[in-house]
Amino acid sequence: MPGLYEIDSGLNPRDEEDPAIGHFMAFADLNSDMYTDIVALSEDGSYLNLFYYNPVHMRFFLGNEVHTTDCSTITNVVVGRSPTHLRIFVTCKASSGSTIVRFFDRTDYGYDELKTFLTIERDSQPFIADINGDFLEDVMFTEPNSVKISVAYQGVSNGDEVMITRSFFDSVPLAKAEPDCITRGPSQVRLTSPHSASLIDIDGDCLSDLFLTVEDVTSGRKYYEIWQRRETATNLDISGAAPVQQSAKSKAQRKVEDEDEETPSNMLTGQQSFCLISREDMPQGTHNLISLVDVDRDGMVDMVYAKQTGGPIEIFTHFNRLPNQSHVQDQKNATPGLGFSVKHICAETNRPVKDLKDIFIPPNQANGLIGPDGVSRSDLVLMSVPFRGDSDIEEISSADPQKMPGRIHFGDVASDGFPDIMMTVENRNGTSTTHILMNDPCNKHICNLAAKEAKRRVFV
Ligand SMILES: [Ca+2]
Ligand SMILES: [Ca+2]
Ligand SMILES: [Ca+2]
Ligand SMILES: [Ca+2]
Repeated sequence: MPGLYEIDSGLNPRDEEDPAIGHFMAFADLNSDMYTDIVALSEDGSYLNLFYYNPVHMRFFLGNEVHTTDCSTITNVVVGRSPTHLRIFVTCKASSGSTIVRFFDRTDYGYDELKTFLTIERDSQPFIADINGDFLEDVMFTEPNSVKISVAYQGVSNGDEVMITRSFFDSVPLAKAEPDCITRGPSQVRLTSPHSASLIDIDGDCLSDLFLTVEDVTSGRKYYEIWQRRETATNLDISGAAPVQQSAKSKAQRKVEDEDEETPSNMLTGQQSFCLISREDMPQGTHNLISLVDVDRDGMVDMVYAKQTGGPIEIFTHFNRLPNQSHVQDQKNATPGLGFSVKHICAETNRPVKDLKDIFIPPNQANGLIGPDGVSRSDLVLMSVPFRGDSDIEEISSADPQKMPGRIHFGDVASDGFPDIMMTVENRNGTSTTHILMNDPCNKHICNLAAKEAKRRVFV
């Protein structure tokens, strides 16, 4: 039977005999043995426990503790890469009250803290992802009291690992040559807090695009933006960047490694050219939390958010309107059926922007459900009201940022291939409960004929 089952992993965060396990923060292969390991946060929130999976015993074992110089409360952990090491990116509140991002690189003995760190807007969250397409995670963030979005890029300059912080808008060549790229708008923006950010292929060309939620500093208006990645190799000169200060141990190790290195390059190269194709007002009552997931399994990611503006909590799904299949069939040598090569699954790159501008029906047009061409779009935006009549439920979000209910989590609970929703809501009595909403075919109570014929899905 499909479903969720409890298994004994050797770890129990509620085990009173071993309370040191703490809260799970990240899953990743931390020691390059191809088995997924676990990063857990200590009970007091100040350090990390790394649990490594042992395939012989089929259990997780505590391998290392990662202690920080000055973190009092760790709020986020991301596992990624530096040019030479596995790297853990730790966001925390420092003893000084600032919010900082620290870096830990893997050595033979565990993970060593780098001296370099980033100070970001207080209580904000960074977006850690490979922005410029060179397979090294970068840090997108808002600097304290800043009116722009910054990116700290990783690179190698004169043989030294460097991290260089630039304005996002200055460091990505924007595809301004195309008239349909949006080049105007608020000049002073920052990431919203909390924010939604994704590197995900939205238009089906197999190149990851950038989804951001931003706030206009002047007006306070919030938007979501879709930046479409262009297949253009670009360079960013990093000659002036200061080397990353490694810990003493890893610096010695790095010198040995450097002797084998080829001629160092002072340019960051990658596919970092973007075209801004959508900037839409953030729907009210969503706390800037938007998820991108392929709800109907047509190969194109859709946009999902929970919304509450006084009444019951509603789940909105905006279906991606670009029919990927027709692009596949338009391509030469593409054969419909199961024999697609990966190349044929991907739509053609760098298509004219005008075909893609309205990837999602903007929320402010969703009520009318009539597209600019006069054709009804009622199958492209669907709303479920899963908690209608449940008077216990108060809120989808919480004032306590550590609890953060309201964030929608996706997983295929029913094993039918369609992503289901797990979300935690706050009850009127102050407790919170977790609900699973199933991804079901359209039913006559919610969907009209067009939506049913288009095989749309709802969450119930
Ligand atoms: Ca492992
Ligand atoms: Ca990068
Ligand atoms: Ca894309
Ligand atoms: Ca879809």
